[in-house]
Order: sequence, then structure tokens, then C-alpha cells
Amino acid sequence: MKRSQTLVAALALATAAMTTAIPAAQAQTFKAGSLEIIAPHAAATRPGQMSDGGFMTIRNTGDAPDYLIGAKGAFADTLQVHRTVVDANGVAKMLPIPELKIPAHGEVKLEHGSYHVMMMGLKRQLTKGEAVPVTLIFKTAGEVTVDFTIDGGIMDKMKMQMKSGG
Ligand SMILES: [Cu+2]
Repeated sequence: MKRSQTLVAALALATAAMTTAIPAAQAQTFKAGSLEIIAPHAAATRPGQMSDGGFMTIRNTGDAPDYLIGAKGAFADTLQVHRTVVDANGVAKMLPIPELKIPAHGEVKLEHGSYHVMMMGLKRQLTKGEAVPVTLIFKTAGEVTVDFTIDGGIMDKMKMQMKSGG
């Protein structure tokens, strides 16, 4: 009896974790002034893969907007803020965003199919479980270095959904 209750609780926790971008145990929040950078993460790369996308939520608790104007990291040649847009022909394209507004008392989600930090010219493979320092550059807050948690990426999430039958 007790064992089955534990199992039910574990299943409920697993289901709750799947609805968020990454498991809660990996989520980290970084603070700089009035900004909170929540759960920065990127997918592990394959050998030879040259680019990857970084995702997070940026929250602004302040009374004035701030702007993400760039990023840098030692493991890649170039980091850019991108937005994925779908054109009239249904083709997804990525456009560089010179400044991404983080509204006062608001937040912006960088997520698949939308805004992301594009990491180009990767100098090495990014391995699941490691933390990679990335410096985000804001107009007001300045340079903020956070750790991107490298996760299994979308393939891991698909496998989890297949196992759960969802
Ligand atoms: Cu991109």
C-alpha cells in the first residue's frame, strides 16, 4: 500500500516536470539589478555540430525597460539574439534581433520557435550535464554572466513523451 502511494507521487512529479521546459532540479535563476535570468539552457550538441540555440526566461522587476543587445561566450565564435519567424510560404527563418526589449515589470521567454540566443561557430561539443558560461549584454544592466545548463534537448523530451504515451 505504502509503496504504491510512493509510486503515484513519483509519477505525479514526473508529469509535472515534463510540463516545464527543463526539470526543476536543473533550473537556476541568475539576478543582476532588476533582471532575473531564469533557467538558461541549451541542448547538447552532436560531434561537429556548429551551432546551437540557447533558451531562458528574462524577467524585469524594475520600473524601466531594459534591452538584451548581445551575448558572448568563449566556446563559440559568435552569439546573436535571434527570432524564429514563419514567412508567408510557411518557411521558418531566423532573424537577428539588434535589441530585445524586456518590458518594465514584465518578462520575455526565449523558447523554441521564437526568441533565442544563437551560438554560432561552436569550438567544442556541448555535453549534457555541463554548465557553460555565457555573458548576456544588456543596455542598462550591462554584462551579466550566467551558466547555460546543457540538457538532452528536444530529443530527450520526445523520448519521455513516447514512454509516457503522451
Ligand atoms: Cu537562430
